[in-house]
Amino acid sequence: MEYEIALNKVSDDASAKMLVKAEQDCVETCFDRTETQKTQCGFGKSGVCCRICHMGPCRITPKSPKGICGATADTIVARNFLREVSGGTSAHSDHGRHLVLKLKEVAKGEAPGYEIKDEKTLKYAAKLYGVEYEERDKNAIALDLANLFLNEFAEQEGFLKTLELAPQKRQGIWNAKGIKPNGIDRMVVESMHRTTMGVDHDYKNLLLHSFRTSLADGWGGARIASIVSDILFGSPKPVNSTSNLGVLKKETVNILIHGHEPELSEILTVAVGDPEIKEYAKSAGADGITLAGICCTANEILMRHGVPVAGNVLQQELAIITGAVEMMVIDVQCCMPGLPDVAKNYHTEIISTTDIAKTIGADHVKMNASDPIKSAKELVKRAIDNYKNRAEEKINIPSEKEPLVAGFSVQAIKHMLGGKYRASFRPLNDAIIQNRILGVVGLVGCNNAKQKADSYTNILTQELIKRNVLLLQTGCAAIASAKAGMLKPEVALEMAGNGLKEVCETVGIPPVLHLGSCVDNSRILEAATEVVLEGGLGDDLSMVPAVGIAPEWMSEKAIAIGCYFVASGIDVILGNPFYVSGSEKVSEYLHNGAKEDFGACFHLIEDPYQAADAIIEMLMKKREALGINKKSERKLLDMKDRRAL
Ligand code: NFS
Ligand code: SF4
Repeated sequence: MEYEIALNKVSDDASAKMLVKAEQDCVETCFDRTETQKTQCGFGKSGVCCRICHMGPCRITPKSPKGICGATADTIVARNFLREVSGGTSAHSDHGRHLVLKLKEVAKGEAPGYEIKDEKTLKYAAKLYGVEYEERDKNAIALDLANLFLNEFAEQEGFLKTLELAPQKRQGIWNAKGIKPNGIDRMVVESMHRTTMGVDHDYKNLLLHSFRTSLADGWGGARIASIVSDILFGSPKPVNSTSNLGVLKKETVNILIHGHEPELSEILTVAVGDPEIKEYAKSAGADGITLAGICCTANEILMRHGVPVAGNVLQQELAIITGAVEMMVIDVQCCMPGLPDVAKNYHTEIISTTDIAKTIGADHVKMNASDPIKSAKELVKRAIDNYKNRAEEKINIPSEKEPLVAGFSVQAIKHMLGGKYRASFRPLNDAIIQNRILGVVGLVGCNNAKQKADSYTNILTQELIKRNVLLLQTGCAAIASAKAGMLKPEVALEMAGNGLKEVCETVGIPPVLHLGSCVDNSRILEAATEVVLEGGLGDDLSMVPAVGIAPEWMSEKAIAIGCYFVASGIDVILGNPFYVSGSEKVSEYLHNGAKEDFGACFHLIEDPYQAADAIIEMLMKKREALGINKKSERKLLDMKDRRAL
């Protein structure tokens, strides 16, 4: 592939170079397969293919407007949509569950290698959930909290307790619409039941359950995942690191950790720091070990340890094509089944690590529960042993890497804004009210091989900070910004509008804040809730000048996230469409009707410049409704204003 053609598919030079190399090495990637899959099924794309029972598959056309059972396009599209939301909810929530189970083991002293790293966050969580914490042993608190969290999955009759962390008014809306979720598992089982042949046929009823299920994700499984990760591994604080394929080093053993659940990546982070392991690497002739991450597990260990990020989801194969990766360790989610086929062309070993996620061609190694550090060290040693198998002529590590600052948990933002002793969102609220900051945008989600990787995200990020919008990012979108150098406070500040620049300079934050992995989108809800509670910007999430956007999404998880944002009252822009166009009614509800129920809906905008304009307009409308738009005429700040900041 020519370099110029590669640059139509990816935005950064490192990735483009690896695409060129892939062709030279005769290696197929997802970018090639996007070509071979070019003619995608129109029925699938419009959501009107039903294969829920074996009288079908049925497909809706003008000539055959109903399935064999009589299901209309509306029913079929809505059923498919609900199943997608449930898939996404399951992924985040099962990840959360694994962490809760780990917390319980830790509390009982049954999880060697793990501990409660952040007692402050443990107590804070206990307080939020009404668990007795004063003068109690941390393990006793953790055990109660873990049991309470487990019940969030199991609850049959009552509602999720985590919902109570939302602003009162929002809880009232969920109550009024009948979409307060019971236990997370129950919501997903109910989704599967309702979408099976001959059960729920009312598209609106199905869509409302989609929102209800998504709430069990954002205000349930995902939120719990973030809380428990913070308790076990520490609440993130601002940290420096680097991103892109250039973080790999020719002279070190390179190990990539790819997937999502931090239990594994945390343990590997410990293992590579072990002096004995370092010595072992030396004896193999390497100048140490480089551990780097791919996808959201990268974000987890970046946020807490500053471990460098090799790339986002569409770079997973490209990283192996450098020829310099000794081992890629995968767990769950977003790990392509095509990885072993790429690895075959090099010396890279692909190691799968969890019984719920096996990959043909990967070697399956289970962590020893009674001594995970030992297992991790064995893995690292195996990677070191593989160092000698490199084929020199196949190694080409692109030099591109960018420094970054990440680690913005809500607590960290609060501390940065208010200072150590008066941690508070007040300065942010004031900056929004005074129109130094126009509003806040949560820019999240994946890359999608149908779009030029990172392009939409990068254009939009620049357009928004120019116009004084503060950005909160997570997931692959945050990695895109990192690679583009947008997470460097100084570079971004050169581009930011005057008001935003002033706030960022005063507080010492970059205008693009990296909040973590995809489950950490719950942190964006948490931040928005803090803004509401701080006062002055309305009493509900729907009133805050805030918008969510998933410019390059592809995963069911992103659909669940979008739904819980909308159900929480935050408008969501999609950079590419849902598969719902086959039903006018479903499309209408998601892209318009939901507004009446939740104060927010979805907006499909496939062009980043148009999205920027639309976002500004949406933020302006919210500002107008709050009566804070008048001040927008004020142009320059005098010294008094500056001091007030
Ligand atoms: Ni979230 Fe997308 Fe995957 Fe993370 Fe990246 S692809 S839905 S951003 S790594 S989960
Ligand atoms: Fe066809 Fe109805 Fe069966 Fe779906 S549930 S495959 S529409 S008969």
